[in-house]
Amino acid sequence: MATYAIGDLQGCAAEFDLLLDKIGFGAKDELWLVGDLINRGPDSLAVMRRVMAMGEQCKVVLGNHDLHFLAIYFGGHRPGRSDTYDELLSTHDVEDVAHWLRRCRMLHRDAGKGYVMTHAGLPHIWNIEQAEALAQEVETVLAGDHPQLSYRDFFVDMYGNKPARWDADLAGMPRYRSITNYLTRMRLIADNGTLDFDHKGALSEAPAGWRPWFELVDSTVYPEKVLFGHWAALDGETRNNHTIGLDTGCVWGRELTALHLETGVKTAVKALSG
Ligand SMILES: [Mn+2]
Repeated sequence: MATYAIGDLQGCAAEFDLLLDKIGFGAKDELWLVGDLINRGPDSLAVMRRVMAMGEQCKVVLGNHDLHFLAIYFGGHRPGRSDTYDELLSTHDVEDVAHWLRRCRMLHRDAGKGYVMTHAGLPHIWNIEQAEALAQEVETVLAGDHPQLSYRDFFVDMYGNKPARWDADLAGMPRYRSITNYLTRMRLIADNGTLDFDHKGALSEAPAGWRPWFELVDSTVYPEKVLFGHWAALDGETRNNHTIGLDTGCVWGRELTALHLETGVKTAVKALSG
């Protein structure tokens, strides 16, 4: 049995099929997906069909584009001009897809395999036990198991850049929004844990005073290697061995990448369009 992690699919269903073929993915293998399964690319519905059919064989964490879809479907938000959710939103069983997605995880950890995965990464201001517990707080809301806050209300109020800095005393929506932002939108961070929400480009163009979150994270902060996607401009390059970026920009015409967790070997396929 092998375990593979694949980067941001963003509706690239054809490349997903090609990559699974190329790695010889089999019925006994396990697949980890770093989130952003949908949006921007051409075949979000096809990706959802494939992933949902894999059941427990596939471990999915939610990305900002997956949450955006849920915020449209459950929270009454409108798609933006570059969103490509139309086919998904108009399919006959969109309700089943949406309910399936909201039951996905925010963080997946397998200490035995030596990896933890979230969409955007993990900040240096937490440790692994905190990160797991905080991710679980949001998962509880999304699953509809929170005693005071419904998942619909969460999606209505999910958006916002505030609070920009984690504080353990945060409560209610500001707390869940903050956790969600760290786990699904983080790129640059200040030493005190404040998040920047503007810079999406290359590291060489990062504004002064900010650092990529992964420069502040090592095995003393998080014992397992941290798998993430979300930051296509990095092209997978973190310049350390403890954090592994898997978004290699398939939806932008570059590549879709799979990591074999047991060997550390990466396999990629080129984007079919772009
Ligand atoms: Mn993302």
